[in-house]
Amino acid sequence: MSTCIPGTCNTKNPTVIRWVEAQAKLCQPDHIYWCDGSVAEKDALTAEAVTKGILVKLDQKKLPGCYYHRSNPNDVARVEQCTYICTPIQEEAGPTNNWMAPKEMYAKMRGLCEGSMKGRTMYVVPYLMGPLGSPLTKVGVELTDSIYVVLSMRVMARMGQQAYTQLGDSEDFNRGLHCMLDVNPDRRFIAHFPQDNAVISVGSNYGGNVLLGKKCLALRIGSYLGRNEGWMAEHMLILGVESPDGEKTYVAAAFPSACGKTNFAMLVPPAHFKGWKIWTVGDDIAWMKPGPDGRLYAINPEAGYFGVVPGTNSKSNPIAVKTIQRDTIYTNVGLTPDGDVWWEGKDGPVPKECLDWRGNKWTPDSKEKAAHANSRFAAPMANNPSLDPKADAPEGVPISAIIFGGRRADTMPLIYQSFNWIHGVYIGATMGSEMTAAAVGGLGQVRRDPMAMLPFCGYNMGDYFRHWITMRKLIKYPPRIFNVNWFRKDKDGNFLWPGYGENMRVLKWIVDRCNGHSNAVETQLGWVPYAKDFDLKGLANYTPEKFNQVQSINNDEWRRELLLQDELFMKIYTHLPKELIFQRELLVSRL
Ligand code: OXD
Ligand code: MN
Repeated sequence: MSTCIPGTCNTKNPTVIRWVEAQAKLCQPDHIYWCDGSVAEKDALTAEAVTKGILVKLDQKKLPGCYYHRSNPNDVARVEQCTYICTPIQEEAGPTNNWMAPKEMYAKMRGLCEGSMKGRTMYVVPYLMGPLGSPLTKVGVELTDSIYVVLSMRVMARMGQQAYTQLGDSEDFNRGLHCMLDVNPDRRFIAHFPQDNAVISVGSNYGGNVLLGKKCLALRIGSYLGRNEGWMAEHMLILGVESPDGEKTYVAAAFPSACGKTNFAMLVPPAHFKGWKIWTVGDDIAWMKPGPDGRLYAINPEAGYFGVVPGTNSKSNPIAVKTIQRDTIYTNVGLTPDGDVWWEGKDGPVPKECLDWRGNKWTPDSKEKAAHANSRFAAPMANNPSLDPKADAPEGVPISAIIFGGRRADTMPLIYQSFNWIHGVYIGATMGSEMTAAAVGGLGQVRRDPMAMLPFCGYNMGDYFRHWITMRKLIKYPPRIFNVNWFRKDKDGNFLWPGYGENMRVLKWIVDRCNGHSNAVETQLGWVPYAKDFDLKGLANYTPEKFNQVQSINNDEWRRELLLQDELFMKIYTHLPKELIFQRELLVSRL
């Protein structure tokens, strides 16, 4: 079979063609389809997916352009235990990553991929991570035998011919191969080869494992490339805060998976904040590089949102509710008899019956949930009514603040600011959070998740901290660094902070600090707001005492916290920058 039949193959790039040929020889598909990203192509592939039962067409009057997908029940989340960083030397991947030598992993993958596309089509998916023409943008080409992946990549990345335009004759593109195989957890591997800018993913069809531009290229390979090239690939949302007098301040924030990054990125300020507006640049990933003016500039490499569905409603995220009314692929939610979707926490009445995420009949009396806890929407960012006008700007946006945060029932105050960059790096490096459904594993347990990058750092975590410290020298005007916790509870288990839109109050203090409009009090942990500067007006029944409680520092809890932090530091000790050990000692002495 010829790989590049004239009229079908849409690139002249000889490296791309040779690489596709080699993979086709290995996987032996019946057909090769070169995607161009056009609307006609989307319509044809969608129709085919509906005919084959891969997608269900939803009520097009209510949800124009929206489709429904159900995954294999064994394949509903990222699989960190099957995710590998394959570097020649194990130490390069470090103790927080699974490792296999590239030669061994390539051989294993060859064995699994060989002949695996017989009777199937191999789709060649060219895409950009980042806006066309940006110096930060990277090109990827993903080969996949899943139409669901092609259609989702079209939403999540700038997919199609423009990728070949950016690439030209260059050999510099990420080589991604995805083979579904029989979607068997025993034969599931997400293998990264940072030195080759390559990824091979087999045995899964779940977004985080197979939309290779996202976690694989934009974070794991991206973090490795960023370290070598002097930029940062981070698990961060980016948003712009516009004040009533038009001042715009951009911040980036790292929270672990399923801790409300999408909600925060699309925040709607409460009525009290007249004239304030939040603009979304991105909800999951930031690529950041020092700009010519000495500030740190960020782009969102993605073009869509792959968000957790349950709990999405007009209180938690009214902007997402609007964004997912059109052109959205819903995965693993409930499906109602009239072609609508439903999930726990959706606005409006609970349906009398529907099919649950496994396709079983569901009623309000069912014990199981209708939507899987990690059910997802894939929606184009262009649908977002609050999309920042600079979301597509090749130069990115200047970042004034970096915010770290996790899901912590105790210990962590609502807000504090680091004393300086290196102290901020320490705060990010020691982040902990209760685990969520976004990854398979011990739900609810606190685990260390430095900079929310534990599952996504493509090299040794100690070297990654060193890179953060080194970056300070390249940024003349570094962003200020903050820590937040929306999830602190009292001893009866009640949340001490209302969260959602009210997080604007915290954001306003952060922005005021960056712009020199607010003072702060020094504590053992860092700078915190004066009660008088922290705006609680219009927040019904929220007393200053409650604010003091959510801000309180409990020395016993902090002693425990320091011991827990040590577990990670011991694990990566050989590569741990000494500056972080000094920061720990300073904190101990302050406490
Ligand atoms: C995600 C994740 O899907 O972090 O964004 O798991
Ligand atoms: Mn994420």
